[in-house]
Amino acid sequence: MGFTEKQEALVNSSFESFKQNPGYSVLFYTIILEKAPAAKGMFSFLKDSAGVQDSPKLQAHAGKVFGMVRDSAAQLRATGGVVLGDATLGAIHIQNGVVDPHFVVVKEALLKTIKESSGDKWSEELSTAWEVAYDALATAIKKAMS
Ligand code: HEM
Ligand code: ISQ
Repeated sequence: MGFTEKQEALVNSSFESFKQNPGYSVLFYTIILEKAPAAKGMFSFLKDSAGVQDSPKLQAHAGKVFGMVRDSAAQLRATGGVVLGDATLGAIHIQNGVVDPHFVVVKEALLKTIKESSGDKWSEELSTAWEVAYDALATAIKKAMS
């Protein structure tokens, strides 16, 4: 079965809860850096800060990742596949030293953050919808990196 309208709706509504609170962007980075401490030096906006502090830049970057997964859900439902809108994303990630295992770290952090931000609306079904949309997007970025 393809990506359903219901899955798209689940992703959309939980994306809205994520966006409500800047604290979830901080949580997202915190989980990533717990799992991959060396990733701190990869992000221009984290490199020189003591820890993960809330800032407009940090929020904008985290919001972009969640927003792209949300768009990927919409594409999956509409066309069954994900096409990268930005052809430079492969090169950007290579230049910043990103390797395949990082995608697993970011996925786990994304799913945990969605669990926190969706509260009692969380379900396995909701989590799976995010996972499928993320995996399709990650595959497209990794392909652009190769
Ligand atoms: C840059 C998206 C996975 C590390 C970027 C940019 C986008 C993006 C749109 C452009 C700059 C920005 O606005 O942030 C994504 C998406 C991902 C993904 C949608 C997964 C589906 C990863 C992974 C890592 C990573 C797994 C490694 C931990 C970076 C770094 C930059 C970057 C270090 C440069 C940030 C800077 O300007 O300092 N990514 N990314 N990304 N990404 Fe990713
Ligand atoms: C990956 N790519 C771009 C921005 C990001 C922000 C937070 C966590 C991972 C990211």
